[in-house]
Amino acid sequence: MELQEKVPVPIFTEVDKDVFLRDIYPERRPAVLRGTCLGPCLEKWTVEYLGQRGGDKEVKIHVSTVPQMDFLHKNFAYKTLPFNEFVKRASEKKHSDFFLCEDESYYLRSLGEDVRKEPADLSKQFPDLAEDFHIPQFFEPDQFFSSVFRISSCGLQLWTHYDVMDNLLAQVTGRKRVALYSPQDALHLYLSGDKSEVLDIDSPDLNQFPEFVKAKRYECVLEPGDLLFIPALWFHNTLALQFGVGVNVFWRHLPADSYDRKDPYGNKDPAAATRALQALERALRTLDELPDDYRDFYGRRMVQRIQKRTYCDGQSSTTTRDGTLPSSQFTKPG
Ligand SMILES: O=C(O)CCC(=O)C(=O)O
Repeated sequence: MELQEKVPVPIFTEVDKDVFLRDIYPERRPAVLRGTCLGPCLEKWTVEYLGQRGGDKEVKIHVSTVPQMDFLHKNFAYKTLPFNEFVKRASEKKHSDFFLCEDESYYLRSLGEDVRKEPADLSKQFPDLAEDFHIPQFFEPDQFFSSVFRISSCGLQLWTHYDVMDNLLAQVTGRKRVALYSPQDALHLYLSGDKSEVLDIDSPDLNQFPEFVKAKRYECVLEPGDLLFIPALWFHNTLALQFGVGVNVFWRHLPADSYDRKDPYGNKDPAAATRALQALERALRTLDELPDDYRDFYGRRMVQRIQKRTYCDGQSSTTTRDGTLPSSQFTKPG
C-alpha cells in the first residue's frame, strides 16, 4: 500500500545564477540542479585521494551499529578518527578495526575549528580538498554561512530535520535518496525541536503517528554531480544508497541579525522565533492557574488566534486546495 502521496522533486539542468534567482529560488521549493559545475572534485574524490589530501586531521564522527541514526534516542556514539582512516572505514562494509561491531555505520558532518563558536568551512578545515570543490555562486559572498562535509557509509540514514538557512546540498560521489516535507506539514511530522519523531519514514508506526500519512513526501535520488536546493525550514531525510561524499553550503537569506549569534550549525531558530516560543511557554504556564476545562477552552481559543494570525493561507496548516503553497510565503532572493 502506498503510504503517502510522493511527489518527485523537479530536476533543472544548465542552471546558472540568473536562472536560479529568477525561476527557482523565489518559489521556495526544493529543486535538483543537474549539470552545474562543481569543479574537479567529481573526478578526483576517490577514497585514496581524499585520504591523501585530507590527511590525518582528527574528525568527530557518528558511529552506530545500525544504519538508521536516531538523534532522539541517541543510538550512535561520537568517536574520533583521523580523516583518512574515517574515509577508508566509511567506504567499506566490514571493518577489521571498529568501535562497536564489524559492520558499523559511519557519518561525518564536519565541524568548525572551535566547534561551539565557528561554523564549518571546508576551505579552513580541508584547504587542499576545498580547492577541488567550486561553490555555486548563487548568493552574495557576505551571505555565506558554512560549507560542511557530509560523508556517509552505504545505507546510512539521517533523521528528518529542518535547518533555518537556505542550503545547497552537493552530492559529489555516490547516490543518495532524499525525502523532503514542506514546513506547512510540520503538524504531521511529530516534531521534537527541529527533528521529527517519525524515524522510519518508509514504514512508520501509524498507531503511534497516525497523522504522518497526511504529510506530502517530496523525493529525489541525487546522482554524483547533482545539487539539491533545500529551502530553509524544509524537512529533509537522507538515505545513502552508496558510500557517498557530499558538501552542503548554507547561506543566510534573512537579514544577518535575524539569526541566533551563537549557532555554528545553522539550525537554531531565528531570534524572534525563539522569543515567541518562550512567550508561548510563559502563556501556557499562566493557563495552568485555571481548572482543566477552562485551560482546554482558552487553549483552543489561542490555537485559533495563532492560526488566523500566522498561517499563510489564514486558516489551515496544509497546502491550498489545488495543492500549491500559498504565494504569500514566497520571498525574494536576499
Ligand atoms: O546529506 C546528508 O547526509 C544530510 C544533509 C543535511 O542534513 C543538510 O544538507 O542539511
